[in-house]
Amino acid sequence: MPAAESLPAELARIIGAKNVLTAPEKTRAYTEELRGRHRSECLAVALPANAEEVSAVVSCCARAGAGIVPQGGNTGTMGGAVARRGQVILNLRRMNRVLGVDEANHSMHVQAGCVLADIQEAARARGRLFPLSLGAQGSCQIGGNLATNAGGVNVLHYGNARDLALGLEVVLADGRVWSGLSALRKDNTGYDLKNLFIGSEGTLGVITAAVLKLFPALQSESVALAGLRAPEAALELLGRLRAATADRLVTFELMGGIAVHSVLRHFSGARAPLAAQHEWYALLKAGSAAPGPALRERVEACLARALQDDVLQDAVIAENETQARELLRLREQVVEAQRFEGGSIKHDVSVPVSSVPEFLRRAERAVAAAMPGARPYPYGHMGDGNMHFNISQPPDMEAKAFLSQWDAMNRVVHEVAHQLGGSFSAEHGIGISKLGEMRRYKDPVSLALYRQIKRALDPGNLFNPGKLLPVEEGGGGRAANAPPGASATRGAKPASR
Ligand code: FAD
Ligand code: S2G
Ligand code: ZN
Repeated sequence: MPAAESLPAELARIIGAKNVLTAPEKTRAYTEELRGRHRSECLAVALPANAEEVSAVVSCCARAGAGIVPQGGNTGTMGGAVARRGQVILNLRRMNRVLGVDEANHSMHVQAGCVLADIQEAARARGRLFPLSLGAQGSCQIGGNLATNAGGVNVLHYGNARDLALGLEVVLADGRVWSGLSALRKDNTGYDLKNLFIGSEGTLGVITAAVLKLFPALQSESVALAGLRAPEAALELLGRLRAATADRLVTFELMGGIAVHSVLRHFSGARAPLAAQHEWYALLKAGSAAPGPALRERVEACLARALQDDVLQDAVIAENETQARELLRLREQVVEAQRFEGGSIKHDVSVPVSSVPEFLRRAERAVAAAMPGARPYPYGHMGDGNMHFNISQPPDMEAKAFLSQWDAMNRVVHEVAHQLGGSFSAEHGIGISKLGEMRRYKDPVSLALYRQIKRALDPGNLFNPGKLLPVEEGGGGRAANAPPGASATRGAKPASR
């Protein structure tokens, strides 16, 4: 059994010395954690070139008893790609080829290390659309998107990553390669194995390739921004637009005034989209594969009627591609602009779409009671019920003291979502950050089934130990995924910023 110290040399023999990184200045890009909430260090970063090399790396690490952290673009927000001392980060970035596009089947075969934006471009080049779209698309990989079942801004019409996959190839803990690269939309021959790995956050296997669904390219699009008084009005507008566009509404994002006004204050290039400021803003996009002005006319008529009915106070429809991009960019900048408001405690909750206004009202009240002066900074994918109800630091509070309340404030907001039948993690997953919430909110039967699946597929707890599944409290025998010498981790404490 190779000892951990000789593991990097063993790996170099398999994938080549230049594809095994150990020097801190080389591994730093892989061990940096986006939100600065978790420390990450590793024995090595391995960069395999294909599934066979992934398999050999997995078997080698298994023999050495070294845990493996599969990694894509390292844009995850829950610490899922964080490594511990002695573990190997297995990054798929070298496996970044589009292996085939079947236009008539509306499908595409890709390696897991393909960056999402490159996949979107490759589809566009063949007159097709791959609709998964999120702020990190310039660096996240499709393997990571599938492992986290990523959402983004087009879930309303096209679904999550899970809904966009036809088949997968996965390297298992014993080194076998499961080749489920089906291009079929129908195949009822056994369990749906691919859906076990989608959303498993690197704890059941390494996704090495996928067959993705494609859609007809959009030939007509209409992007608009509306100014509203309240989330209830946004809910009313959402329903009207879905009907008016014959359900071709692709994106419907809700943003609090604090978020949009922070962008306008801090980003020099950002222009006020409407004549006045508003409490709330809805950003919407409708799209159709049919060319022509019909779709835009429907959106325009719907907004005009909503204005007449006092559902909205103002609206602007993009006249061209540049204006559309400017409006859509506003939504992305809302994420970046949070830092100008001091420390930010993040949330990623979902409730039934019809409950979004009630959630926002209750959460606002609960946060004000728990931390007077805290400023809700809400934005998110209202079209699918997923809101990022983030909280900005009270002006009279130190960032460190504020961020030390991360778990307590999470609990306040997650309780509200829970009361409304919602989820404490809509799209970002669990990683390390939400292990405590898994223990609190997940029913015991679900947790027991997760552990049975983990034991069945990764009995040696090789893949991403300590992630997604909380260590069993007082449970019999070896916990399904306790990292060696683990203690019950209740979500890491946030580092001060
Ligand atoms: P990583 O961060 O590298 O890894 C994430 C998890 O997946 C880890 O647990 C890792 O072990 C596992 N993993 C990675 N690759 C593989 C593989 N090949 N096989 C098995 N497991 C693997 N997320 C959303 O859902 N919606 C959004 O709208 C959204 N917006 C974002 C905006 C910004 C600006 C940023 C920075 C992030 C955003 N995210 C969003 C979060 C993040 O981009 C997604 O979770 C994304 O899917 C992670 O992909 P990645 O390749 O970076 O994965
Ligand atoms: C979004 C981005 C992640 C974050 O913008 O939709 O998923 O940090 C979020 O909030
Ligand atoms: Zn999001």
